Amino acid sequence: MLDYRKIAFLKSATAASHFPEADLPEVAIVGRSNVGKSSLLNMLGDHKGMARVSKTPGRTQLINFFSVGDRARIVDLPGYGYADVPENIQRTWDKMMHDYLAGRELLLGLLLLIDIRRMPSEHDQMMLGWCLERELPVLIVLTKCDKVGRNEAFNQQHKIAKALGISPKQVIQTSASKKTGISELRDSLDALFDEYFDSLDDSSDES
Ligand SMILES: Nc1nc2c(ncn2[C@@H]2O[C@H](COP(=O)(O)OP(=O)(O)OP(=O)(O)O)[C@@H](O)[C@H]2O)c(=O)[nH]1
Ligand SMILES: [Mg+2]
Repeated sequence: MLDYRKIAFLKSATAASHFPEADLPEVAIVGRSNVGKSSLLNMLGDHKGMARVSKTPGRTQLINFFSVGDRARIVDLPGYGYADVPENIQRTWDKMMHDYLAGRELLLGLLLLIDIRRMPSEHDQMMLGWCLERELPVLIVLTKCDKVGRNEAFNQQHKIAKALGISPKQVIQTSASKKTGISELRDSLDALFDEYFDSLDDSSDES
């Protein structure tokens, strides 16, 4: 089990040459701009202001690497899907995401964030499709659940899961403002990381 309170900012990068060496397992956070990626990271780490929360959507146009002690990393990817992106910025974004998602050897899985009030976008569907194709585990994290009542949250969880063609059990509800869903989030991350750490133990047993 990892101590997520030990999350600390490591570095930002825009190109593969600036990524930290791929020597530790990573889980990345993706989702449309403004969905609450940075806020979720701050909630997970339990320190406000570590990952910068945007006042205007689309501010985080960088890949931000965070370390979890000396054992793992969590990566905050730049948001997608906000309106009126200049073409050159869109191209930089495409290249940056491709460099990261296609090339990162120890990427164990993705947290795909979706605002509980919205149905998944085409872009969300693409991200999920890409994960399935690459057989990369993906957890759907619904954000801003404080914005809806309990019944609506339940209904949305089922509707969103259905739209994505997955089980509602693969979807968790969170709120960074109310700090809910933290333990589910940590459990899901631990499941990904522990599987990797266990596989390391197994291979060292054999040698
Ligand atoms: N009510 C509510 N607001 C939230 C929650 N999470 C994030 N927000 C707000 O949503 C806005 C965007 O949050 P960010 O965490 O910056 O979103 P992001 O996905 O990192 O955005 P980009 O980096 O621009 O892609 C901010 O105004 C947050 O305060 C939540 O759980 N509940
Ligand atoms: Mg952000």
